[in-house]
Amino acid sequence: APVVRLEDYRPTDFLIDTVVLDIALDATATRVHADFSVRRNPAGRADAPLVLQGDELVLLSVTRDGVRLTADQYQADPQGLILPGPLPESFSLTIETMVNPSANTKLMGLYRSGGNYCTQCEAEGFRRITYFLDRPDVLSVYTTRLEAARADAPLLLANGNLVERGDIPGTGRHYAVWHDPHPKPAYLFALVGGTLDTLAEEFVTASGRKVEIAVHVEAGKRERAAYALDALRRSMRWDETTFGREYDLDVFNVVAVSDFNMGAMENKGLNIFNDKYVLASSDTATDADYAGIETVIAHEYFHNWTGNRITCRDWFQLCLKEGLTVFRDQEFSADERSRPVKRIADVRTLRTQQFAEDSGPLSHPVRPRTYREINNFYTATVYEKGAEIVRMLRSLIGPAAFRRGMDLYFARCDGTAATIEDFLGCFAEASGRDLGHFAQWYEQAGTPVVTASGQYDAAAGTYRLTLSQATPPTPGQPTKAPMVIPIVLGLVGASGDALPIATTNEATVDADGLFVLDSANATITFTGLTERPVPSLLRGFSAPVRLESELDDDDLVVLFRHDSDPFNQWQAGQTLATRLILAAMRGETVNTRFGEALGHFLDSDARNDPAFAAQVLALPSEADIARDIGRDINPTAIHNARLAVKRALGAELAPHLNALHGALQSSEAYRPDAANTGRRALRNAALDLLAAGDATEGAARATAQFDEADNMTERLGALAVLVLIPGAARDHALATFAARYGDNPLVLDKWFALQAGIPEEGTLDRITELARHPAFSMGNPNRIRALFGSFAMTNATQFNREDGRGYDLIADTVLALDARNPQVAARLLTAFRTWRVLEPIRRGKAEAALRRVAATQGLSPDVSDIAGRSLE
Ligand code: B3K
Ligand code: ZN
Repeated sequence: APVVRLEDYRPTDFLIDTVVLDIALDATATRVHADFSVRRNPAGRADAPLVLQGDELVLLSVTRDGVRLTADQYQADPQGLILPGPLPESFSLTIETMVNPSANTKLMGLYRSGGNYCTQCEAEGFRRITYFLDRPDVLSVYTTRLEAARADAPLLLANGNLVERGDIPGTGRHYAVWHDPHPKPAYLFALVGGTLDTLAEEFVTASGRKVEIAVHVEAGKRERAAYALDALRRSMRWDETTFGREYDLDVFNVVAVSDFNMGAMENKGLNIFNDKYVLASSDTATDADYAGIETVIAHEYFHNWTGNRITCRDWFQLCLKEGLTVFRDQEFSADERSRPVKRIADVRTLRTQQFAEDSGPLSHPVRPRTYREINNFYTATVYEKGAEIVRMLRSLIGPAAFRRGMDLYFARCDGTAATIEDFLGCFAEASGRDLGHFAQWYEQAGTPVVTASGQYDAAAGTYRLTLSQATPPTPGQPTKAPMVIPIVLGLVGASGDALPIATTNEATVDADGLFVLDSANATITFTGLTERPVPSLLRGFSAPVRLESELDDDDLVVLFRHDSDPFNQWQAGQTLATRLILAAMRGETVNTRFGEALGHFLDSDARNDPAFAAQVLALPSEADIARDIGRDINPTAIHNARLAVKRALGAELAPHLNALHGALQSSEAYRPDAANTGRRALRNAALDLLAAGDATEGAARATAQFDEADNMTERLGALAVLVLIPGAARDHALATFAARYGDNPLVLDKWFALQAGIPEEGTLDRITELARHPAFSMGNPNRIRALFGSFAMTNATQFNREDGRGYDLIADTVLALDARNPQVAARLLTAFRTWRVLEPIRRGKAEAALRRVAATQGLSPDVSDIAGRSLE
């Protein structure tokens, strides 16, 4: 595939103002009749031909201004259609194509899922339905007429409002006409046809407009749609209250399908979801699933303003909608649940996903400058780091100016395809600040490392804090400039008091403790101190950086016990745990007093905020430790050291953990609210840790919890502990679980995933066997992610087996999947993204597997792009 460059952007030569589609749905031969009103773009070239994109299309006819064109009047193949001209200033164009939804295994364009019809058009799927100017800066008003056999598809949905529906007498067929008055790019087009159960209610907007909001699920699953509908209602209200954004159509439809390449899609007025992010009941979904549903429902709904009303000029601006919308959904969940716990969870994801991506060969700026396959840029960097940039912007200019900037953005850019410059311009104007240097965050890849060191002068009562920053080289960016890094800080005294923040006037720390590090080095002199302070830096994780500080273990214990910033309290615990694990790797036993502090915490604060306590109890992941070490990684050594520390802590804290596990049991009916979710999270975390310390007691408690649980959170929490303990209890629990949920694919995914994650030699063979299980299918993305994705992404010791068989399994799977579904195959291959930091033997095996993939003939652009960049 050719390289696409941001600097080559130019407007299209034509615009398409209206699109009228007439689509006769058929499982293998769907006929698409498309009428376009086309005109020359004043910003385009005067004599240019009309060049439309297609993908695997069968062309039936082309008609211009009512005259059917003969084959010599255009050039067409499955991948494109060109009208050479001469062409008038404006004209109507009718194109008839034929597509086969049943044969569409890529799940892009129009396809079948669970016997229904659905679409996925972002990024470039509309061209698999008809020839089009398939790019986000071409905005059109769509009218869609759908027709189908009533028995085959009683429900017919498209974007916008329903204008008409009826039967076609004597044919058994019916039709529905939908009109979307809001101009939109083709990637937001959607249709659904099929047999679906609907759960609906009325929503009245702030200004009194009535909207029907509905969730449609596969037949028989309606009882599991209630939480999604509830989350939708809360999202709509929140966007009104928090950002003044109202919904703008008469209906808002959410459709859940079982075959979907990613989480969900924000099509205008017709969001289409992976049913994993819709379906929930206490018996089938964990608290984490409920939280995921809330987040994704909110995310897709929020796109209605940040993504749909204001879309992207080109795909390089993807973070304009994605980073901003992730920021918005994170804020929503923070408001609905616990803000500090949400922040910790988000930072965990950022570090595991984005920091890992940013430290390896797939590192790229939040706004990339080139791509070969845009679908490979729906990444943690664009999404999660993109959200961090918006969060930093808010810290830098303050919440009031931030809100004014958002208002200005909505007012000024509504109805347009915008850029990052347009976005930042609104905040510069609203705040009166120059954001030129800040904009570097979009351009420069890599995770900045901030180093802090301090000196206390008792006689002068001063503390000199020196901060410096450096960003490591990334592909194509060997040297880096200093960034604008907001560092929120505080000073804590030995007994836990917050010390006053007064500085000499060279450095400004504002009343909220914000210091902006915008050069390579800076020194802050704090004055008026009567004791040596412990600095609490990067509070709330105020910037997506790695912080290296020289705090000793005693300082960290002070922060762990007393920091008024919950994030840094949690972080201090994580840092102490990391030190224990690193010491265990060196064969040392050290006493950081962490166990003691943790015991104290469990008996006091933990019970006040169980959700927070669960985060404290969860040790840093193996991936976190690997990133800390940075090179010559031996995942088995990390795993063993972490396990040793976990066992020691579990044994040391056994009395506290057993007490907690008992006390946190509840006989009340299941509710997925924040308080109960927190209680169950802590109960599961306590079980996990106590089982590490005492496998016999752990297995007994886990078996009891598994048998008694009346909800999936506790049942799965128990099973997750049991699968780590080989023996009859484990085999029995796995079999019981499979029998109970044999007809529920989403629950069986949890069963596949747990087994794929077992850190044992035998897991590889287990996976080969599970891939032959009747419930497994290489045609379903969720199944593939559950089995192979979990193995590659979460089972560090077995994916990185020294004999290389883990790499071979994933390479073989990627190759087997590529022809069928390149997007899912390419995503799986990104499991190799940290291969270069492995120790030499594993590095060699991983490289060989990657080279074998790269050298295979006929690869998709998706897989070839990932393989190629991984090896660069
Ligand atoms: N915008 C979609 C993602 C589309 C991915 C295309 N490969 C979902 C979301 O971010 O909301
Ligand atoms: Zn999104």
